[in-house]
Amino acid sequence: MALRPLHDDWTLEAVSGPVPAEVVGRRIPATVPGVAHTDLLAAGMVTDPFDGDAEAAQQWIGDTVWRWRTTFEWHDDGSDRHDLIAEGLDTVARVELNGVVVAETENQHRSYRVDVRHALTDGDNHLVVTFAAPVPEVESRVERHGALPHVNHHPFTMLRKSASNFGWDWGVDVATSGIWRPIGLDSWSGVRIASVRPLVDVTDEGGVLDAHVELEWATPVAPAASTAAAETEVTVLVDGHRASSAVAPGTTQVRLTVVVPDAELWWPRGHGAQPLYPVTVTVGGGSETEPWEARVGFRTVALDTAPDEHGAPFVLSVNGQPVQVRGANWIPDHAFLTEMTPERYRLRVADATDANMNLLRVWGGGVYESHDLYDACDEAGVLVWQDFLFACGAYAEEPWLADEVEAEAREAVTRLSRHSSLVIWNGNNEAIWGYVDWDWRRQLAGRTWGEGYYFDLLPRVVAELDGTRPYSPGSPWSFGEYLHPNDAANGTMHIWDVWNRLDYTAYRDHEPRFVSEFGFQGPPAWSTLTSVVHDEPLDPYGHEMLVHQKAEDGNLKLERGLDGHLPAPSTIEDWHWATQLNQAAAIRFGVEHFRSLAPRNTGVVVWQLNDDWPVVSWAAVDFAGHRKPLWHVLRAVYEARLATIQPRASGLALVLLNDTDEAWSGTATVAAVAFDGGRRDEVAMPVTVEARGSTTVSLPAALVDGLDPAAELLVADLPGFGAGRARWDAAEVVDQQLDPGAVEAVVALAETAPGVALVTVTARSYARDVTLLVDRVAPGAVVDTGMVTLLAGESATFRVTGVAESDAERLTADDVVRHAGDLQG
Ligand code: BMA
Repeated sequence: MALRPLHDDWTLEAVSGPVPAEVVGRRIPATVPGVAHTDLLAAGMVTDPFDGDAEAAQQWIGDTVWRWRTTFEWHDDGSDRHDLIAEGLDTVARVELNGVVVAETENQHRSYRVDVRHALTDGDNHLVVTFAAPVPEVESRVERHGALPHVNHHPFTMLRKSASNFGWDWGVDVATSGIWRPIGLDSWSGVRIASVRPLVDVTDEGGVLDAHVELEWATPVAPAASTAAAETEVTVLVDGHRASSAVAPGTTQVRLTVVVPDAELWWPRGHGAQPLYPVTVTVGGGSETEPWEARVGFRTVALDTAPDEHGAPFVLSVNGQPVQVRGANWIPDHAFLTEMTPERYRLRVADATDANMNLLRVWGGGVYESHDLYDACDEAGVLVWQDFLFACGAYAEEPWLADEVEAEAREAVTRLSRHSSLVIWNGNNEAIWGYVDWDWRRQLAGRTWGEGYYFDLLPRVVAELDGTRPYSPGSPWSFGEYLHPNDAANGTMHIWDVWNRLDYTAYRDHEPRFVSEFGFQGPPAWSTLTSVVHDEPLDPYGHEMLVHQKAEDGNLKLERGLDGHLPAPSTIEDWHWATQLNQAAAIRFGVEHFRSLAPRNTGVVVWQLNDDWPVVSWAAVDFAGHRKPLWHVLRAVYEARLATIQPRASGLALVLLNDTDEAWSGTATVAAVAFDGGRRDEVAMPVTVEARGSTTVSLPAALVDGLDPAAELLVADLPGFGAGRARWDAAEVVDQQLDPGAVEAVVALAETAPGVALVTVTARSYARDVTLLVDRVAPGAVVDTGMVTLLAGESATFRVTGVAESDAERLTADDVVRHAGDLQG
């Protein structure tokens, strides 16, 4: 009785398609799990798909039918059942064992288990998996079923496969094929645990674990081998507490409840700790079958959308405590998902927690992620909002797709139910909005588009399998049938008018209850960009650069976004810095405004945390893991305690947001500060802000009115409250008399920490957004902070790792130490 991985000795071959001569007829060594692209790369048959303009040259891979083969030895060990398990096949696959077709599949988002005893032979067994070419497959489905509206170039909604795998407005088009999750043979007898849904609740008695256990019974090979008459015992063990039940053979559903009287609650970060309790489910005496093991956290979740005086709120509560959400949207972190590792997931979650985020939204154009992501979130107290996998397109509701959708949803809800971090299921990304606003109705002419999934099937599946978690039909959604789905006053909102059409100050024209997407583009780190873009000279409109800028009119929008804020850049280095800086400035502007609307606003989820290849995008962290200036700004504006100066009807006001359990009282010292350091009209204002509360205090009109926008700013110092300072720039960088040479940098090697360089930057005059582009010195260099604003006379020390001692001096060079004012030079 054993689960045996079948990951060895695989080869890959092209069966048909526009295959280059050197690949025709070749048996290529294959890594399983893996995809064709990465095997071809490892075999030296293609160049790096992310490099230069390789993307176009490698389109043939997605147009090709690929076949994987392996041979494995097998001898009958007397087990009743011998199941082939495929945890993930990407996507339309025919699985043959010794020439017998044992499975035909068409859903990347499902796993498969089939009894293959009838096809196994003693000795060598030949396993062959053939994948239909994904791009022709979706195109042929369009022929068969009729075209449906969708964004981007390929009709991704035709197939249950990650939408963005076909290319996205930040994503490389690498339609993959492959055995993308583990595959193996499970030989077993008697009974096995098919699935467990360990649903949690918290009552007066303590933590309650409701384990919904599904059993599968082997079909005995011979009746004599069956242990038919005997009852068997199913046991659930949680932290020393146990429940068991004797079940008769053939029983498939068992529900066991365990109370853990002294269970400590699991909280989102910023609200408490994340205790996780091990859960073990066994059947039989414990040794006959594989136990099921996981960890759970005890907590309750609720979503409140009941109308109030403004409209419909969107309040996520954990253990009865409303959570002010500060998060980011998560996309697949690698275009080749099989390259993901537990470490890479952990790095990304650390990018979120280091930036003071408390939620990640797993976006519907990707995949139901590996447990690795949710495990890391369980441990860190990062809430997960999980989209069902529908994005920006119309999806047919006829059985050819609907059957797959239901099976996939049931499996996903079951598989992910163990994760305390997962707090909400969401029907789709922008699919309802698309129907209402993007002219789909005319194109659909009455055909189905997914409504039945979002309003009937998916909520039914969630309610049936996991009534502990709330469900939202879509993002955005207004929680009212006759409301516009993207209405600010109701539910969730995606704010894209800014990036697409408007200056970023227009964020202030929106008062969203919960903004689940808004974003602004910027390039990746210089080293990331230049590792794949080799245009000579480097230019935003260079051929390879445009391969790595997927957004519609992306470069024009980047340039337009600078207007009125920053001087037009004259070199590519300045373009890179200015557009990175502007991305960060735009999102800072948006987040400070949205957060200042609390408690009317209860959530800010920026688009997007990460990238799936090196690209100009909305991401805060680039594909190589470099934290962009945006990331440093997010860390600042996502602090639990934030002070910001905002315009209000009565003039400027200091707004304090306190998302902690402790009230705060202190003094805000507000003054007009000249760029050269002079201070005037200083006022001391006592301020108090409640725990989990906010306070708005008007600033004296005289202080504001007398300000010279070109040479002065308003500064409110609040020692001990968050970062301790709020600023108000009365003019944009382009209209301020900033000194391009405002800063002086010196580097020292840290005496106590080998390999660490300390760069101290001192401002001779006001220096906005001082940032060290350390990867220009060494691609692997990392700096601990960025986007630091200094008043005249102030200094900050940046800690840099990954730079050789001999290169340390370079860290003070002008192209490394940047600030907003240097764009005027
Ligand atoms: C939203 C997302 C994605 C897209 C992003 C940027 O619509 O849901 O579809 O990548 O905007 O355009």
